[in-house]
This record gives sequence, C-alpha cells and structure tokens, in this order.
Amino acid sequence: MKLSFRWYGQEDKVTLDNIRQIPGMHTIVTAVYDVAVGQVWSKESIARLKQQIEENGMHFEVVESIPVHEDIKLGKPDRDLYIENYCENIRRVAEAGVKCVCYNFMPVFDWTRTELAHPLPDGSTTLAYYQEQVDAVNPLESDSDLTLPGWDASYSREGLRSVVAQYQSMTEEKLWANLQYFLEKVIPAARECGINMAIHEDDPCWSIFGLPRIITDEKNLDRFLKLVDVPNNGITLCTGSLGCSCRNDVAKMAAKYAAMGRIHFVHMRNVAVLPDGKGFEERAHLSSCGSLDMYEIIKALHDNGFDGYIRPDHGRMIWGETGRPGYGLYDRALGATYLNGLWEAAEKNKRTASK
Ligand code: CS2
Ligand code: MN
Repeated sequence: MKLSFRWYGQEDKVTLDNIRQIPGMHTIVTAVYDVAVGQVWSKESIARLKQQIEENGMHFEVVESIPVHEDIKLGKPDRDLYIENYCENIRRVAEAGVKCVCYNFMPVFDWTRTELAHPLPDGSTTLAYYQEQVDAVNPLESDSDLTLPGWDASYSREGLRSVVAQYQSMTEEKLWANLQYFLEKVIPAARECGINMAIHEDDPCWSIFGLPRIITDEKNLDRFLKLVDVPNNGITLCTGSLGCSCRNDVAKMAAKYAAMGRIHFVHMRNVAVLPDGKGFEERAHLSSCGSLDMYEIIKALHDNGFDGYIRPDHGRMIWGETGRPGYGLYDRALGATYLNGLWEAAEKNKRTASK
C-alpha cells in the first residue's frame, strides 16, 4: 500500500510540512479547487501542486476529486461538452504524474451529516448522521429550515431547490444509464494515459431526500464494474461510506474487489452504526471504537494483493484543534499511524503463516 493524506491546498490549515512528518507518508491527495465544476483545470495550477508537494518530499499521484457536473448525472444535452472537459482534466493530471482519480456520482449532495461537532464522551467532537434530522428536511420547500452542514455552499437556496427539482423524474435506472454513458467516454481516455479511475461510494449508502443513489452495496458495485469491464474502471473502497449500513460486509468486499484488481484507492475510517436505522456516528479509527473490524479489512486488502493508495478518512477534532470538519491534522495522523501498524501486522502474519 501507499500511504496518502488529503490536503486542501494553500488554504488548508494543515500544511505539507505537517503531513510529511507522519511516518511512512508517500502521496498527497488533492485537487484544483479554484475552478468551477465542469471546467478545465489550468496546467499551471496542476504544475504548482506538483511542485509544492515534491518540494516537501512527497508524491502527487492521487486526485480527489475531479467532480462530475450535474448535467452529466442528469443526462442533459450539454453533457458531451462537460465530459470532454473531464477527459481533458484526466489527460492533464496524468501528464503531471497522477495515477489515480477519485470521483463520485451522487446526485447533488456529496457526503451528508446532520452534526459536524457532535461531542463524544472523551471530549472530542465528531461528525454524525441522525436519520430523523435528515427526514425533517425537504430541499424542495424553500421555506423549510433548509441547510445541513457539508452542503455545497456554491448553491444558493433557490439554486439548490432548482437542481433537486430537476431530479424529480430521475429513476435509478436512468442514473445507471447516465453513468454508463459517462464511463464509456471517460474510461478509454483514462486508459490511454494510464489513469485508474476510482469511484467513491455514496455516503451514506442509501437514498436521501428521495434522490436516487446507486453506488451503495456489493450487488451494485458488481454491476458498476461490469459497465466497462477493464481494470482502469475501479473503485475507491470507503469503509465508512459502505460500513454505515450493517448490510455491507466491508471486509468481504475488500477481499473480493482487491483480488479482482479493481480497488485503486482506499478510505479508512470507522463508524458506530446506531440501532434501528437511527443513523451513525464517526469514531476514532481503532476497531474497538466503532462497528468496523479495521484489522480484518486491512488483512483482506493485504492478502488479496492490494497495492494501491490508502488514506485515513475523516478524523475527530481532538486536543483543541479547530478546522475543516473531518479534516484536522491530529486524529487523521493517529489514523495513519494505526494503518501503518495494521499493515505491518498483516504483512508479518502472512509471512509467519507461509513458513
Ligand atoms: C470524501 C468525499 O470527505 C469525504 O467524505 O470522502 O467528499 C469524497 O471526496 C468524494 O465523495 C469523492 O468524490
Ligand atoms: Mn470517503
């Protein structure tokens, strides 16, 4: 595995200086953030990222994300233009040495939480999702008390209402067809320049606000991989996104898709799933802090030949740190060292077992 860490660029309070001191750090995961979704990234911006990262002794090999324009997901007539821009971005980041591109295909909303600073008994704070709070929000009623933390701030309230409204006739099958259309153009472009595409699962992995979500479970991931059945069309295995539903056996999926060579990127984090569909809370990475067996997942990846990129996903806020929810330094750094430890254990266990 290649250990990586997400960095939000020059604006990020967490610096490359900080990140390089985390043991075993290899790759910075970042993106060009000052360009509107659907537009082409400038070569200068990409080159600047590369230079800053390499000056700090790390590699720039993963982009998260090149966002997919809503008109592509909606299948609107101008999608071809946005797809062409998407392919151009793939070519440009490949030229800078990037090997893997993470993206998602969730209508309108990326990850959704109802609380960004939920207190835990040890005094840390974490991200949480309570289903009843989500059910109380209707994005189509402009006068409802509508905002949840984490929503794309580039939408005005009216803009958000209108884009949600455009999905009213969107079925899961139509969304699948639009995803296939996108992949049939993008994957050949990625293949040509040696980029592995890695779709991120929907977070949470079920429909919210009546909008369809399809990258949610094993059956749908099987279907996704067959849409364009080549190694470059792969996944980001996000343990927290899949693991917030008890129906998903994340270690089993890790083993299966790693053996198929289709996991290019892994997001590791732990969640505590609440009973009776009430939702989930994000927790420290350690297995005993949440519902996921992190060792089993790492071992499944290791034993099935995974050699891609891995990063600690969200962290709690600890030691008085403030900053971007989920993306402080301290708890993610603890997560990274834990991942190093689990990987070393998996390696040495396998060696002992084969003696
Ligand atoms: C990330 C996602 O912060 C997070 O939860 O895992 O925002 C992820 O970057 C996107 O879904 C990938 O496009
Ligand atoms: Mn993730």
